[in-house]
Amino acid sequence: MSGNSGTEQMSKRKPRVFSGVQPTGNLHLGNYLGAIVRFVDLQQDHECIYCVVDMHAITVWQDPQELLRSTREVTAAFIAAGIDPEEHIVFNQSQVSQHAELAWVLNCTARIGWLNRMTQFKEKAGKNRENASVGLYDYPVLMAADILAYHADRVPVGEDQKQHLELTRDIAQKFNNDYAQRIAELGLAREGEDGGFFPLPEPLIQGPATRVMSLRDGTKKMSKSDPSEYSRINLSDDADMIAKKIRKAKTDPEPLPESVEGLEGRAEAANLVGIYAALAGLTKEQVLAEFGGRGFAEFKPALADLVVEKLAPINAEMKRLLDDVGYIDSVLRSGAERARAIAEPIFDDVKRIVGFLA
Ligand code: AQP
Repeated sequence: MSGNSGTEQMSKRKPRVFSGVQPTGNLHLGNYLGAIVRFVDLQQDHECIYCVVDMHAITVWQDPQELLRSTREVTAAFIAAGIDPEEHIVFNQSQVSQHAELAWVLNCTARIGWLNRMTQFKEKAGKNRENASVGLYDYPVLMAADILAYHADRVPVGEDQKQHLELTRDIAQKFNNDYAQRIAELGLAREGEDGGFFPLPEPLIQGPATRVMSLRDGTKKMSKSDPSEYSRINLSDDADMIAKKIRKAKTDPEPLPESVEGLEGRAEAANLVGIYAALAGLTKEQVLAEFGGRGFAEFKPALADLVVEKLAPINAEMKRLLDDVGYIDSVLRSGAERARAIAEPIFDDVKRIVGFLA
């Protein structure tokens, strides 16, 4: 009998953080400011598990060679940005089978009506819904499994993942309720968690910029799948490309306002000021105190310099790391072993709770 592993660990350990990034193409400034910067900060006072979610990636078609390349690239970006893979855990999802196994159990807890409300599926499937993969529809349940497989307490994500986090909490709550009696009989209830087996993870949507918008359209989020390269700044872009993309970024003819209220109704201006503030570690007010009244002809070069200054060292370190694929793969292998050591006893408990003969 594995005993109440979750409860025992919880009383001793730091709060546990889990989050993931899909290896689906070029990482961009939105992924960096909305997620990765926050991942780095949280290392101070959390036990962190950061996952390259390759199983999520194949919910839409991925070229296999490209997927491998991207998996290593995201890993390199994590490390280059300052994540310590020895102190914390960095691994790719498909190496730890408990993600898929727990997802199946949670598929039987989640309700179709809940998934039908997921706006990301509607956006990604678009009009061609009948032709979307079942995996894309089920994506949020796999995400719930990712988080709950580790009894994670906190999940740092960008604003776009808020609804999926709420669903994770609903699934955890329903599982706890459905099996309440069994959880109590087996002595697997978490202390102070009103008798539940799964903790209800807390979303941390509070990076320096939780929603970075497209450079071509300030009402759409910056995204890997946007067909326009000029809509995003990739972590792999060199200085010339960054300057070019910022020069071409959509703006309006007005100078920057003196106060934040003046950004209302000016989505593109608000986005560029937000990016500057996030990278400089300033508030938007502070940025406007410096640039208010000045035109984009002055602001854009200053922004380009700042983006280059912040991204160039990460870019260079990513290149250096990617020259040593053996090292990247060893980080992922060791991370997977340590991740498995946490997820396995938790999933063994899940099996006992639902009544699987182990
Ligand atoms: N524009 C954004 N602003 C702030 N945060 C963002 N994130 C993504 N885009 C922005 C956050 O980055 C983390 C990893 O995202 P992901 O790659 O796993 O998934 P995603 O949200 O689907 O990323 P993309 O770029 O938008 O990919 P596509 O185009 O495939 O949909 C998450 O925490 C996310 O919130």
